[in-house]
Order: sequence, then C-alpha cells, then structure tokens
Amino acid sequence: MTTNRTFTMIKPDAVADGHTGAIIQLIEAAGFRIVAIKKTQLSADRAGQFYAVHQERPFYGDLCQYMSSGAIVPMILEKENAVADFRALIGATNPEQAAEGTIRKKFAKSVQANAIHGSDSDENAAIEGSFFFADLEKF
Ligand code: IDP
Repeated sequence: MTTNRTFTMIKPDAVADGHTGAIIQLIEAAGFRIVAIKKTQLSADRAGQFYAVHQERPFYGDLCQYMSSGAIVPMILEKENAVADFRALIGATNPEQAAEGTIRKKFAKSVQANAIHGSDSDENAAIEGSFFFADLEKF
C-alpha cells in the first residue's frame, strides 16, 4: 500500500468565500490525486479533538470556534512525497510569510483564517484522514 498520502481541509473562511473550486484546481494542477473528499461541518468539540495537540496554546479556543464556524472540505490526497510537497504548495502558516504563488498567499485572510490545512507528517496524515473518512471511502 502506498504511503504517499496527505490530508488537507479547506477551512471555513475559504469555503464561505467561494474559493473551494479554485483551491481544488491548484491542488490537482500540482499533481495531487484526490483519494477522498466531502463537505461537512465540525462541532466545536470535534474541532477541539482534531487540534488537541494545540490545547495548551493561547489561540486554541479561538481556533476551535473558527474551525466550527462553517463548512469545511476535508480531502485525502496522493502524490509522491505528498506531505512535504503539499506543505510547500500551501505555504507558511502566517500568510504574511507565505511565498508568492502558494495557496495561503492567495487565499488566507490571517494567521488563524489561513484557508487550508496540510498534515505535517505521514503519521499525522493517516490519523487525520481517518478522523474524517472510513477505509471504504479511501480509493
Ligand atoms: P499549520 O496549520 O501551518 O501546520 P499549526 O502551527 O499546526 O500550523 O497551527 C494550526 C492552526 O492553528 C493554523 O493553521 C492556524 O489556523 C492556527 N494558528 C496557528 N498559530 C496561530 C496563532 O498564532 N494565532 C491564531 N491562530 C493560529
């Protein structure tokens, strides 16, 4: 089984602003295959579970509110070197530091409302993908 997979979600600001299609186009143009995709909304509790690693950070409460404030589009993506290549495609967490041409440079509004998530390791990609998708949905 390939391990060249990563997990992403288009965040509430970008979905609400109508950027879903444009972001998916950039992802596919960069050579990623969509393995799984859906549109859904997190409760604040479930957002808190997803971001549990940040629970001691001062922005955790705000992050959970923001991530449950509207629809999101989670996806599992596949490509050689998926995790690192996808982090490069989305750019730095803070859009002010994101490189030209990256998804966050184009669509992020702030360090919190930064348009898109990208897993930071193969292990987290697998955990985060399974947070949203059953095995039968990953093909
Ligand atoms: P990443 O999404 O680029 O991997 P992380 O440090 O894992 O960045 O942070 C997770 C998410 O938490 C960010 O994407 C962003 O939405 C939010 N976040 C990170 N740092 C801050 C901050 O300093 N203020 C507000 N929100 C933040």
